[in-house]
Amino acid sequence: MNYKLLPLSIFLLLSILIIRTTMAGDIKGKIRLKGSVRSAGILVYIEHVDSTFTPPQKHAVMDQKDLMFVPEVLPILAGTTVDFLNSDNVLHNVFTPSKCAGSFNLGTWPKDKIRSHIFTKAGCFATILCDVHPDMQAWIAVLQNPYFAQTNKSGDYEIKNVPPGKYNLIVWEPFYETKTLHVEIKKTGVSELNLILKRKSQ
Ligand SMILES: [Cu+2]
Repeated sequence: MNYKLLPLSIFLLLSILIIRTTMAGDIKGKIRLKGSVRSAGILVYIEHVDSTFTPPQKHAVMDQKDLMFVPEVLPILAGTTVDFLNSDNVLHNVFTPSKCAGSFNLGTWPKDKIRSHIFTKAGCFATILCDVHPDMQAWIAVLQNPYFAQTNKSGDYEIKNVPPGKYNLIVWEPFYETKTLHVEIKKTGVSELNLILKRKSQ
């Protein structure tokens, strides 16, 4: 052991610890699904932020393409309008049995047409179905605040510019166990939160 290098080693170790444990403005990390190579589209969101948020003018989009809803999970801020497209050469329908979304049925429409719905109730996870194709299924997560993200193909996510406070950070995937992590955000810096989700027991 070279004792001249000891202070430097301690400094580097402390720096790493500080970077790892400072809970601040941005949250990022990596989520994996146990027993699966798939890592994309996992939803990470802050449950509640003490403020009110204006929904975006821009509509969110859920397409129906190759007999699938795209994306499978669509997170939106409460009050956002969702445009449901049909990009297939067959008729598709959109309905939800979820009471929190008003159990609506938008009817059936052909390729390149759009029908829309406004999702107003925060905390509602609406199951979206097509009565023409029973295998089609998607979810719209209606969230209280805009501090949410979805993982990319590598499982990485990032939520930027979160106001300081203590929060529940929720990791949600329809077929895996939902996890809640406690996070304290300070004025600056990055919190790193990584997780492996277990599949729901059948
Ligand atoms: Cu369909």
